[in-house]
Amino acid sequence: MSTLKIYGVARSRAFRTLWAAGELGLAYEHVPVDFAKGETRTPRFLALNPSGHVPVIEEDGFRLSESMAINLYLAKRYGSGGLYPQSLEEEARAWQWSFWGMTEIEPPLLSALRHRVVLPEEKRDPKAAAEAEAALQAPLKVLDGALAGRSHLLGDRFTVADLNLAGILAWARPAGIDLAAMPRAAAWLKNCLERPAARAARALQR
Ligand SMILES: N[C@@H](CCC(=O)N[C@@H](CS)C(=O)NCC(=O)O)C(=O)O
Repeated sequence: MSTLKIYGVARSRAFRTLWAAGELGLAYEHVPVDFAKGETRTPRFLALNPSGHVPVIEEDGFRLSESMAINLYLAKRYGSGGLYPQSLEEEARAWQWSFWGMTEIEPPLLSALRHRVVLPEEKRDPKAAAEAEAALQAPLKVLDGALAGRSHLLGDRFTVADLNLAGILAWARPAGIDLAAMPRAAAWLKNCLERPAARAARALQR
């Protein structure tokens, strides 16, 4: 029997993969490699992922990095009928939202998070945080518009497209991003993050 290994502490982007594994009901071994302790830069870890980043998964000698790619792979491999889209077009939409999240949402969101929470107080720049929040308004409006008349990104059911994008936007609350002007996006995000598997992955952060 193969064992899926998930590398990365839950308060890293590995949260996204721990959430996916929970949605899929997968048995896995969690290896809580902690970036904050420099554990992503040891020769041993760099042999797993030369980029020095978590998450990484390993299964039967197959190794994969990049949170979005990992989740798409796991959902396609194990999400029979549910989490992974059924048609080629829906599959492409899941890729679209995943790439969109990483390029349009993650950079400004991470900047806001860094300047409001992550960096030591003396290094935080409120202006940079405000600029990042301002830069998020346009893509968040796009998301809000995409959710008109549908409860989820691909229609009426939760898929890996929702998981990947909500996994990125999970930083919105700690980063102090106000979603009041985007009620559909706010409701969708709340709904996604309250799923039992998301809550279980969040519990690993404590
Ligand atoms: N694009 C990558 C980014 C991964 C990444 O930057 N992970 C951070 C933790 S959230 C990390 O491992 N940082 C440690 C380091 O760079 O040494 C993904 O989505 O998986």
